[in-house]
Amino acid sequence: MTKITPERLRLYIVLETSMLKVPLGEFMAQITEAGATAVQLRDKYASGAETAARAVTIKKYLEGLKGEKPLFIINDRADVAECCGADGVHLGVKDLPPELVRKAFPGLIIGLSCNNGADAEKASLLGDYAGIGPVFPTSTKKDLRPVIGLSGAGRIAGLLSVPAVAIGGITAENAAEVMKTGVAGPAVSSYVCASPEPYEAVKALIKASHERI
Ligand code: TZP
Ligand code: MG
Repeated sequence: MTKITPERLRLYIVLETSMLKVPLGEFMAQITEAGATAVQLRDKYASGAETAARAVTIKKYLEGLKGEKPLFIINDRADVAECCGADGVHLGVKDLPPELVRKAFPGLIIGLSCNNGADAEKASLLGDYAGIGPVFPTSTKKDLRPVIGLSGAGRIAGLLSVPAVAIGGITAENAAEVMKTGVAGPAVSSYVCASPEPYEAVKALIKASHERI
């Protein structure tokens, strides 16, 4: 198990490359300069080859950064994460079982999706961090599990013994409310990826979720 501190989950970007309005390299530069602390590559419909090519590009970019680098996570594909030198993999309930991934790839951080209490129990035992959601409705994910709202997210966060992000429909407008559930930070896709100004979107999210006004 790898201990993930809540600081590393302050702002977790779920990178959907099909949404980007700026080239991938520029997107990475904008979000890291603005303060994103974790990036998950989630290219749901891409081939292994395409995902690996993007993962290598992202890894190279992150290697060039000074100081503590953002966590780099691959969605679903532990093999791609291992081959491309990512820090970890994010697994949902329909993905590879975390205990098998841990055995095969002991160096990978494992994030687990949580939609209910049973998921939270499993994530506490087998995961390094958790993704709680969907908190709000979203069209970014197709096979969406039941929307749990802020109260559901708070209940699940209270059951977890690993740090967590909340995900699903999060924007700068609702991020402050989301933080009251006890998560370490928001996990956000469309609000940042589909923005023509990802730097500004990240800054707005950090302000809303971590700066007391
Ligand atoms: N898992 C639960 S909701 C979601 C994922 C991957 C999509 C989040 O995307 P957005 O655009 O931030 O709502
Ligand atoms: Mg998955």
